[in-house]
Amino acid sequence: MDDLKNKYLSEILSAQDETTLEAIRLQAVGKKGEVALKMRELGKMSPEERKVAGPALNALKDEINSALSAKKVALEDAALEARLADEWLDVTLPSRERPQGSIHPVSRVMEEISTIFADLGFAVAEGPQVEDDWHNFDALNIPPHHPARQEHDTFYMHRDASDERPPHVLRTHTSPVQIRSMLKQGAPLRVIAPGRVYRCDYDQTHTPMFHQIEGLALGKDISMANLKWVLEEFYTAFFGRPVKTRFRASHFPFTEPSAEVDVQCKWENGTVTVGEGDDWLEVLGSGMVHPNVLRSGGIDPNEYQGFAFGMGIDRLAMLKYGIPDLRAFFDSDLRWLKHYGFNPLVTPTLAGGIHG
Ligand code: 2NM
Repeated sequence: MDDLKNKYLSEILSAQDETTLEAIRLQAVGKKGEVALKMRELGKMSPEERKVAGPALNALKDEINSALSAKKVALEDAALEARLADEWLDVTLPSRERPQGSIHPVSRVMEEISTIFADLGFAVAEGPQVEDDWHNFDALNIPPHHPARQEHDTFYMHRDASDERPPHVLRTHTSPVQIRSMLKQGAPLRVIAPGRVYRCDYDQTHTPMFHQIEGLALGKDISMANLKWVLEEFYTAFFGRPVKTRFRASHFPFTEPSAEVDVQCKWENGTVTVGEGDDWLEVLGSGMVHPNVLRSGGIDPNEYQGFAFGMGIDRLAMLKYGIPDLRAFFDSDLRWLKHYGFNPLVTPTLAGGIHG
């Protein structure tokens, strides 16, 4: 009997987990355990023997049970202690470094331009980059056989061969946004549309994706004179000094008459400065919105008229911030971004107001 007791008590004492403890319990005091077997033998004993062995077995059972529950409590305590030690956190440690990102020059310049035009009363509109050919071409008075529609200028989203519907395109300008604005808001209207546009073109000065801002102002008597004032106001605010502009007659399907706009500039050992000198740099296309385009936008050309313009943002960013290579713009090179990027916590403002 003492052998049994010593064996189980020492097994219980050295058990390392509750699973082991439960196995010991079953083997010792379970229904078919060793103590139960011994109890069954009581029947074969003489009354005298039974008088001694019976209480002894009961005492043994009690002793094993209380050793088991004591050990169970000890194991639970130890597990809690281990967890507390393991999950300990030093809240006084310095935090991990999180390098700050920067604002891409194109994003920065889009913000600057939007801010300037907002101050001139223009709302900002956005639209889809995947367009149907009606919004991208037909509505803008670009006929079906115009060269701009050719496969090598425009990215077409091809459908299944069995699909008869005309394909969608990646928008080649943000003009479809202007069409959507006209249809949604009607005239009078002042809106700019900044965003990504796409053309099949890749060389020193062209990337297949680039950024554009187009502007549109419609009213009863808006003219090219208003356009010229708005643009000079814009370039002066953008470059931070008075900038002269020059209009040259041009042609676009969506405007009549049309003009290309140059800004005054100076070339000096390979770099160009805007707002000085007596050279000219082409920066923008513009004109009076074609009556057909107004009609596409649901506007009566006998009642309303207005100007529109479009400019590339990427080259404007290169000009203002002295960035030499266009293609590096979209390489996502972190060193380039750190060098040419802007602090995200400083937002562009109109330095001293738009009137200087
Ligand atoms: C340009 C040049 C001239 C233009 C036209 C329109 C619209 F949709 F209102 F008719 N938006 N932008 C436009 C006019 C764009 O980019 C060189």
